[in-house]
Amino acid sequence: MTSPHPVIDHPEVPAALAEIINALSTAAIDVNAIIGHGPLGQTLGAQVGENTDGDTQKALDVQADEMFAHALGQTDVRWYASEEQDIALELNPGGACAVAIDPLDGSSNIDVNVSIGTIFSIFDAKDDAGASFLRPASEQLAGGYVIYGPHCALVVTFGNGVLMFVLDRDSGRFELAAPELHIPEKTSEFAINASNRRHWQAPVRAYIDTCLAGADGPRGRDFNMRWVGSLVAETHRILSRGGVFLYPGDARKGYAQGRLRMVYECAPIAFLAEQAGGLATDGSKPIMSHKAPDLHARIPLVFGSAEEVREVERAHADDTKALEA
Ligand code: AFP
Repeated sequence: MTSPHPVIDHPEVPAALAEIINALSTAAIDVNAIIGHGPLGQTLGAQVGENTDGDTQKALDVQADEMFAHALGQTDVRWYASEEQDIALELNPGGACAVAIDPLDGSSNIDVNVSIGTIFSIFDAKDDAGASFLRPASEQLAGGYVIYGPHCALVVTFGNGVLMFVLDRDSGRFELAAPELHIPEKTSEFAINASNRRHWQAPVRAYIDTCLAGADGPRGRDFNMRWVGSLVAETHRILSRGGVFLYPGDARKGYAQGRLRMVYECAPIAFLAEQAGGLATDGSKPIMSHKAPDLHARIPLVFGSAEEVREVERAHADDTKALEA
């Protein structure tokens, strides 16, 4: 287990949240160590069940959830909402905060050694779990993720810019590596699962087709595409060099609102994107203005470089006008 001494200590981390951020970081160091053993360790990618909506649960999904819940149980957290738990757990009745978490996002990549991560959001705790989490994303106190990649990084915002800490494997502590990540306004790189093209709604197809038309089309320049299948890996790339990510709703059964969850995936990622100078919408409206109807509600997500997010918004507006004509 990781030592009880603080593994992250920086004046930009608000004192009221320092204990929670340290607990999340301490558990993340242990999750990172387990992932780092790969196939030499336990079988991490074995399917062990299904979660709330029937998504497959891998062994490490369940183990990571237990590790984060245990670590946060020692802090000022009252409510713990997780992708791996049907309902929010009450950890400490006197706690002042509520944490929503995807303990291990991208778990279909565990067995192929691709970067995966933990995504989290922190709110002030209300007397009721629902009131703590089913509220405008703009009320978040913090949003962030840990990426378990070639290096382990914690990227977090408290509403005053985006900080990146990297795990120093020698000291076992997270050290500040970047005081302010920024998403460039312009990009020529989009991320979408293009295998779903036939299921997309017209505005998404129209936008992606203009990107694919490249220099021969209305955009007048060529675009590149990335799709890792790990939201945290895509987010880290976009925060590092720009880009636009789309997981839209589509015509597949169960995908009308896309695949990603509002409370513990889209809201924290949107908080980070906006704090880094980018944008995040459901295709038309800011994610930060949305509040989830239920804990595991899904919502379409478009985020990244502002110019491209606006292009997607325009495609949706043009489609609406055409339908109303
Ligand atoms: P898993 O956790 O099941 O691997 O899903 C990962 C994810 O929620 C998100 O991290 C990816 O961006 C997205 O799903 C990939 O979805 P597709 O498999 O439909 O491309």
